[in-house]
Amino acid sequence: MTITISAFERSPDGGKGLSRDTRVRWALEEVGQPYEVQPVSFRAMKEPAYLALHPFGQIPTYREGDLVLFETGAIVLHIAERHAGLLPDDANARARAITWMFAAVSTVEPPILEFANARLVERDRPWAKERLPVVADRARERMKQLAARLGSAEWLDGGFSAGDLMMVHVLLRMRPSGILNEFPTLAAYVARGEARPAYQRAFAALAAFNAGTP
Ligand code: GTB
Repeated sequence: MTITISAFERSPDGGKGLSRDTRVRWALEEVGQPYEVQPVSFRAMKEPAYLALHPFGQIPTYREGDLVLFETGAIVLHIAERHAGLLPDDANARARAITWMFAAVSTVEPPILEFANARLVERDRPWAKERLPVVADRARERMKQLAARLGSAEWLDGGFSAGDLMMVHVLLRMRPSGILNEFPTLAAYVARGEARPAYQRAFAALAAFNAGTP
């Protein structure tokens, strides 16, 4: 069955891999599943036809036959559960990998998003200058905790898993500000993720898509 994901018609980051369809593309490349991309404009995302697929009018969505999913955590988990390569076979190791997926989206991503919004979306607000260092430090605190757990390990829990895929992509958002590089072990962890052939394929597809030559 054909898999179709939705993505920004033109990504606001110009194809740097920060938009959330990147993690779904990466997961599909890791498990070797081909996919198609439905480009959506900001206007179309808020229209009834698209809201029927995604109640919050966001990208990405994932369609496969009758199945329609939204939320990248759920989409990547669905892919990982149906295809080998992103979750370990051992039941406990699998549960831990899924725990890291949740940690990525519900514990690490929120302060990172708060910071990214303060830095980009809210930068002209009168309180922006005062707020930015506060939210930067909140993101740093989470990153410090994560770096302490990762230590000198290659991945978060044994071999590469969907937990690492989600975490690496969440952390990428801290690179443009320079804060990712304040944590050399996390920067190296992200670089290991990006060096994976599946990530490289996803990134190349994303770049071609944004250049209008998918
Ligand atoms: N929790 C959801 C998920 O994980 O699927 C969040 C989905 C989401 O926020 N999608 C964003 C969106 O559709 C796109 S990725 N936003 C439009 C809207 O909410 O109306 C967010 C994003 C935007 C821009 C950059 N950038 O320029 O660097 C990076 C990421």
